Amino acid sequence: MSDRIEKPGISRRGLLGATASGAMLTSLGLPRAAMLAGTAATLTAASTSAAAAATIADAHVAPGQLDEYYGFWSSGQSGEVRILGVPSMRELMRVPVFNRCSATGWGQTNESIRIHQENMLPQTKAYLAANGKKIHDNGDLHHVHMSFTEGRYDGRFLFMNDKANTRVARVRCDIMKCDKILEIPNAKAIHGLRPQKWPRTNYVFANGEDEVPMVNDGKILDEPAQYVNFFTAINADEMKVAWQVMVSGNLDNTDADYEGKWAFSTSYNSEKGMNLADMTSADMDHVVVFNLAEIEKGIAEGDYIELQGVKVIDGRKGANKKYTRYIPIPNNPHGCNMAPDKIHLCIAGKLSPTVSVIDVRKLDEYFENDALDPRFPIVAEPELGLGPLHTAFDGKGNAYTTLFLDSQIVFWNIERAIQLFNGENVDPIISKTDVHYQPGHNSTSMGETLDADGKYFVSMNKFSKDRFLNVGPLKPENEQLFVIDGDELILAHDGPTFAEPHDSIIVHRSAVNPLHVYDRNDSSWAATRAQAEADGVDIDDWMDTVVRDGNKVRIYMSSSAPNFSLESFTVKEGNEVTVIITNIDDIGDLSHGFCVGDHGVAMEISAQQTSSVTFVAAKPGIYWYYCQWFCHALHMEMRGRMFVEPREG
Ligand code: K7E
Ligand code: CUA
Ligand code: CA
Repeated sequence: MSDRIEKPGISRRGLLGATASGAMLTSLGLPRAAMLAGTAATLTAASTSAAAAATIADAHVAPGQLDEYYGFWSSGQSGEVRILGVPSMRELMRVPVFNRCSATGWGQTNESIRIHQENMLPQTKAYLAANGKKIHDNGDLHHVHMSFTEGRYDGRFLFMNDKANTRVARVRCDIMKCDKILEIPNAKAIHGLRPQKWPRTNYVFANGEDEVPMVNDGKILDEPAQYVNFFTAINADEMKVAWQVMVSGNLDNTDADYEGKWAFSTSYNSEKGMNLADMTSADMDHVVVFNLAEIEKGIAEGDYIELQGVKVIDGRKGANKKYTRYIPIPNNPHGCNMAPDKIHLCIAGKLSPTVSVIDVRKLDEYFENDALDPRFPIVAEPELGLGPLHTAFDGKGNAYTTLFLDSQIVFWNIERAIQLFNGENVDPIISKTDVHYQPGHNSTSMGETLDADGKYFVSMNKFSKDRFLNVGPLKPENEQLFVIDGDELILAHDGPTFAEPHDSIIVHRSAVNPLHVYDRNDSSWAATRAQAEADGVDIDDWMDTVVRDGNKVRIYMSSSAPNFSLESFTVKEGNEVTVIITNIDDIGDLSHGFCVGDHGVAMEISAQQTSSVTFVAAKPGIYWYYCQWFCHALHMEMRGRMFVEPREG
């Protein structure tokens, strides 16, 4: 088949009656204008009734008031995590993870480079060195989720994926900084990511989206029949790969149950197609069910192969069926969301207008009895609208599914969907709400936990189109906050967002308790501390020491508003200079920075933090360094000179 997407001149409204996946597929390739044309009609657009106005007023957070929830946002191709207040939708902080950050020095400080390199594969290190680099400075961060204890957020960690460079990272919630980055061997393009919910987050599950040969060393290239995909379980405490399972077809999104028995991953490419036509040729793809106890037993009993130091179980179709099962799902399914009723898993059909509901209580029997219908665990499959992508929950038995093509949220009842599936004459759909435009993920307050409270709903929309002032060809995306009010979603806020409001979780503030200043014993600078000890310098005390070690020079400084302990230091052209600074100020919100003019060197040093940065002083002359975080009325004066003496001769 052709490798081009056909773009016929049909209108989007013309597709509304269609259910054939081919017709829906072509609509994915429609020109933007055609998609826009259909979005004006509203079913339950933001109402301006007095009741709605009161609901919106309730969600207002006045200046100086604090939000009830933290929102943790992934930023897609920006590679960072963002922290918002909900319901105000104020952006509170950006946490650099896979990106380079000019403000904090993330990706440049020695502390952050160590985190990047600690669990980097050797072939990646070699690749980066060949390109004159130490780290990847881009990432594609789709999914951010918090650690759980017994199905509830425990406020310890956030975990996130990097689809671009096949990584999983962790953010410590006490300081809201990344402390681990793990490159996953064997797999390619880590996409779906979820922490284990029960009994606690011992594992983080992460699946690779792209297919490659089992050993990807260039010996096998264009032989798709030899390609495989890997599902990875990461030890969440150590941030090391625990085991992997090789599967048939690719993997997209993942989730885990509330009993610690199962993990699930959707696949849109059961066909193992290498182009769009082939990837969408089958009527059914599948969701893979992973039997955690059997996999752990298989590992313990040695039923694995070892690939790049990882124990890999064969869970492909036709291999031992005790590890995995493949439940057929129409059609290029995408979202994978476990309901807080502990029973129902919702798989969004994407090219099929349906959401397939799996009852996880049927899985034991399903694994034991080979004679059962392959779709035995499916207990409902309501037709909801075009382009269902992800589902969120209110903890009251209801579900909210994004409809990408319809630009709507469909609010539906799981029990009624089951009744319909069983032949009863009921409509599971409660309401539909227009969003602006083309929603991908959605989230509800505490919705992926046993504390789902059904108060707020966020729709993360891929397009803003005409919703904001025009800022040129590249438009912001749009995230919309709704108050869940009975049968309705009441629009309370539109927020334009730069690349990109991909996914989010909404966490009650009682679950999160960050520090105001660093603890001096924080592990972030343990390696820097060890170097200082070797140099006989106490980084907890006032430092104004210059250590010369061959071609290396280490400058130990303290900062205290509005002073650096060293007004100047001298190095020689060609010296490798490391500047180590402890901010001895100990009150909250007193961050200093260190920036060397014309050297591309800058970093954050918050209260009681130690940070360090290394560069080669390759330009003779006087260069001023200065504090780059506003800290004092005399912040401008917080500066000093670096003298770089020319090389002799
Ligand atoms: Cu979470 Cu976009 Cu990566 Cu759906 S995926 S939209
Ligand atoms: Cu210190 Cu600004
Ligand atoms: Ca497919």
